[in-house]
Amino acid sequence: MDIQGQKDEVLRSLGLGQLNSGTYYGMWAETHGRESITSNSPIDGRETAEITLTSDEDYERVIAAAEESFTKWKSIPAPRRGSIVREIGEELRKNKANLGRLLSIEAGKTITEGEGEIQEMIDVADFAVGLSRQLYGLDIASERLNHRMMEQYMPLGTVAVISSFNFPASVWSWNAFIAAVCGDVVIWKPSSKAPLTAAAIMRVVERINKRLKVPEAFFLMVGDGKKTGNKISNDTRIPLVSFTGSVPIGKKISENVAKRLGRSILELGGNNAAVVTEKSDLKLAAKGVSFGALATAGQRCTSTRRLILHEKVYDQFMEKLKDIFQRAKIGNPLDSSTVVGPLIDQEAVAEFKAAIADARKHGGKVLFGGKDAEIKDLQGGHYVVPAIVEANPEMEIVKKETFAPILYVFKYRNLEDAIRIHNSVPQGLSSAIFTQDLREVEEFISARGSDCGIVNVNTATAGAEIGGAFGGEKETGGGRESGSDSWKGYMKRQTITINYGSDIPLSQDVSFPV
Ligand code: UN1
Repeated sequence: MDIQGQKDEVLRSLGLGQLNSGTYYGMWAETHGRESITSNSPIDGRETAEITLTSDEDYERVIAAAEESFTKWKSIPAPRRGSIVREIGEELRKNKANLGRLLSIEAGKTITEGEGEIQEMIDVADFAVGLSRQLYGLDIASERLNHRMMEQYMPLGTVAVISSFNFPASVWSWNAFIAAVCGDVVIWKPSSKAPLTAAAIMRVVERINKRLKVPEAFFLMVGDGKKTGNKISNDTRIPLVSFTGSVPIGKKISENVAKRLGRSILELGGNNAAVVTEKSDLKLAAKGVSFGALATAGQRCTSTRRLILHEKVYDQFMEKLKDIFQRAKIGNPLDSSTVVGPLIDQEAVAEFKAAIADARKHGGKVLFGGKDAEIKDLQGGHYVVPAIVEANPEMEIVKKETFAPILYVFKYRNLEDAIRIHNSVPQGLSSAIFTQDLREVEEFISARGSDCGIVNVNTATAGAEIGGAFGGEKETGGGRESGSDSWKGYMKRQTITINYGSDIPLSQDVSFPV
C-alpha cells in the first residue's frame, strides 16, 4: 500500500476521517474560503494532507474562545484539571500505535521513534497528573508580629505553543499538559511541515473534552510560520509564548514578546557534542554516539553533531563507529528494521550537502557517507547517507546547527582541551561525556565543565526523559520545559502577607508616626 493509503488507514483506525481544518476553538473552523497548505510525507515526497490555514477572523475567534475558556478553566481545582489530562493521556495510550504511525508518515520518523514520541506525551500526561497535586508554594517567616507570609502560584492565562516539525507532538505536550494543570489555556501553532499530526491530536483531545463536558483548555491554529508567529508574539492577550525552533526565528519571537514585556520560553538550536575519553567503554560509547547522531536522521535539537575524541583511542573508536554507520539501514521509516529515515524535505537535503561541501572546502575530510541515498520505490523521498567528517573545531560550519545527520570529529589530547572545544560553539543545549573515570566525570559536570543545560554521562546527547527540565543555555535560549519545576514558568508567583494582629507594624523598623 502506498503512503497515502497507509495514512488513510491510520486515520480510519483512529476513528477520524480526512482532516482538513487547521483551526480549533471548541469547534473546527470551516474549510471554505480559507487558504490551505499541503503536508507532504518525506518518505515519498507526496502529498498526505491539505490543511486550511487560520484566517485573521479565525485567529480572533481562537483568542476570544481561549480567553473565555480561561475564566472557567482556572477555576477548576488543579487536581481536577489533572484528572482531565489523565483522560487525555489514556486516550493517547490507546491510540499510541496509530498516532505514532501517523507521525512517522508525516515527519519521517522511524516507527519506534514515532511511537516513542507518543509515549513521551503519555509520560508528560502522567507527570502532569501528579504535578496537579503538587503546585506547591511556600510559607515564609515574617519579621512582623502576627503576620504570615506565603507564596502561591497562580494561572497565567493564554499560553501559545509554537512547535517544530521534528517533535510535532511531544514538545506541544511538554508545554500544554503542564500549562493546563497550572490552570492556563493553550493555543497550539504547529509547524506548517507537520499540521496533520497536530490536527489528529487535537481531534483526540476534543473527543475527551466533549465526553467529559469540560471547558476547552486546548486550541489549534495552523498558520504560515512567519505571519502567525509575528501575530502571536505581538499579541498582548498572550502572556506567555513557548517557541521551539531556529535561533533567528527565536530571536525575533523573543524580541517581539519582550517589547510588550511578555514572557517567553525558548528552546532553540543545539550543537551538541560527545566527548569520548581514553578511559571510556568504547563499545558503549560507539552506540551512544551513533544513536545521538543517527536518531531522527540527525533532526533533533539534541542530536550529536560533534564528536571530541581522545587521540589515543581515535582509530579504534572510529572503526567501531563506521561499522555502526555502515550497518544502520537507511530507508522507509515504516519498516521496523530501518534506523535512518528521510530528511524532512529537499531543502534539508540541500543544507546537508552544502554543509559538507563547506567543510570540505575548509579542510574537512569526509570519512563516511555525505551523499544522497537512493531508496528503491521511494524516489521522491529525501534520503541521505549520514556523514562522518573529520574536521577542525575552529571551522565556521561546525559552529552552526545543520539539521541533518553530520557528525564532525575532532581529536584531543587532554580533557581541558576537550572541554574548551566542547564549549566553543554559540549553542548550549545538550552534551555528553563517555568515560569510566570518576575524575573526568566530575570535571565535566563541574563549573569548569559542560556549559549546556543538559549533561549526560555515558549516555547519548539525545533521548532525554521528560522528568528533567529540558532546555539549554546561550543561543539555545535559556528556556526550560517538561519536568522538574519547569511548571513555574507557566504560572505567576504571588507573595502574600496576612496581618492577623490589631496593629500595623512596619517592616525594616520603619515608623509611621501618625
Ligand atoms: C527536540 O529535538 O526538539 O531528548 C526535542 C530528546 C527528545 C526530545 C528532543 N526527548 O532527544
